[in-house]
Amino acid sequence: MYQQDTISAIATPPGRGGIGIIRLSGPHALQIVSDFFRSAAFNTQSVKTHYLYHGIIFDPEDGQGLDEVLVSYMQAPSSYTGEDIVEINCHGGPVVMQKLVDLTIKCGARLAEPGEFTKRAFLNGRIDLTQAEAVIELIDSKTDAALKLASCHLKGDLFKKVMDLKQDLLEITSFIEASIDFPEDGLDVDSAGDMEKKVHKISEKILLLILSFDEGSLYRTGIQAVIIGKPNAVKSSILNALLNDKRAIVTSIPGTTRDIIHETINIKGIPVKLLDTAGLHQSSNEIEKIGIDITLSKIAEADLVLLVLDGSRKIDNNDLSIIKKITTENIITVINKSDLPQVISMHEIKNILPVKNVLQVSALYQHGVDELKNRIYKIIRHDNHSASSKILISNVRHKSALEKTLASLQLVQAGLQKKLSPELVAVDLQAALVSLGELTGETTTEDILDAIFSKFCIGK
Ligand SMILES: Nc1nc2c(ncn2[C@@H]2O[C@H](COP(=O)(O)OP(=O)(O)O)[C@@H](O)[C@H]2O)c(=O)[nH]1
Ligand SMILES: [Mg+2]
Repeated sequence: MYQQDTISAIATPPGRGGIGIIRLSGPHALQIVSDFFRSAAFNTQSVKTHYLYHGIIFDPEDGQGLDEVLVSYMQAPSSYTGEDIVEINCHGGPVVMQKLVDLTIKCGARLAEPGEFTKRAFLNGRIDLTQAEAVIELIDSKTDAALKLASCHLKGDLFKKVMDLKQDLLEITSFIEASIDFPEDGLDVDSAGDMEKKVHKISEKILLLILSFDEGSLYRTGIQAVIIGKPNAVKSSILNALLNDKRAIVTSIPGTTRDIIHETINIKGIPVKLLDTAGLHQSSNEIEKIGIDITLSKIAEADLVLLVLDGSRKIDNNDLSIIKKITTENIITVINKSDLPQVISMHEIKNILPVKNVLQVSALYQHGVDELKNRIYKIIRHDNHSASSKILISNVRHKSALEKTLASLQLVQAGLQKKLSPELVAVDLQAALVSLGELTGETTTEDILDAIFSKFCIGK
């Protein structure tokens, strides 16, 4: 076992709820809880693993009962951390939960750091680093597709894939090393060619994983779409129509929206963060001016711009100056108020803005809103293939470890082509293995581990 001390934390979210869970992990977990838990069936000598005990928590100082709880014990190594774990299901009040954690500390536990339970699972070899990271990915999933991806990683699909690649590399390494050890056999032309082909095959597999990042991260982090237009262009109405909710205030008074309002919708599994903005125009109002500056910065960051025009009003200089501010090519022009007589034609728009994506909607009557969602989906999936069962990566850290591996393998290939001495080829192969090991955590440094686990919440 890696850790000697016992850690404790509230595992449920802060605030009040029906049930709260206090979790302890480490060699003294059972002993600590037995100091303040009384139950007819529970004693540390005969306690059963993975079994629920009903009883009372009492204050060891005055013997007074504090809460009626359920306690479970998960004996090492069959637990989340691979260590002895005890969980107390108490009532979910902040004071009672804090009191219980304080008791565990008084009786010998230490307050857990963020992610320390999962870190212990990793250090005890129960999961690899990609699985540990998948825990956070799963908790943070915003859509079903993101959840599916995270659970594949948690199951160890990515880990297995990386281990297969490692196995292939080890075979090549042992071959190269044999020719160092027995130089009389040498690395002949044929076998160097064979090895090169094998390295090429492995590189291709790694490249496919790297290329899957765009798709993977799309499902994980999604995109940001900013809704822009002049005041009263019906931007807020478009946000509300896409959300199917009255989220933003809609009025006929220009300049209603000043702060950025954002909400995330799920379009076929991709989280799309919509930003409703202040109408863009020359304003002398201090508050509105700040809103307009923020809008301009959001346009620069956006993955997608929804340019909103009022179809019942002529295009004016204000619309034209807004169009000039758009920096991305991912634009959908939304002509709203299709229920009113239209004075803007599709043709006119296409002359001003040379993009194909123009559609008419009526936010008021929800006409064309589904088509707008389809267009958003198409534009973001433009050069992505549909989600398949293949393994996707979605974590920048994984991507850069794979890129480093690939770079080393390219050196290996070049070395084999140039018939360099096997010692030199072996150095690059070793570097490739180290980079691959960073992904699974085999060769990850302590500060990288700290950075990963500090992103977790306490109690996870
Ligand atoms: N006729 C019609 N009016 C609409 C439609 N959508 C919004 N409006 C009206 O247009 C006005 C401005 O809308 P709003 O969304 O607040 O515009 P914003 O300033 O661009 O955010 C409001 O009075 C809405 O009721 C629509 O589809 N048809
Ligand atoms: Mg508005």
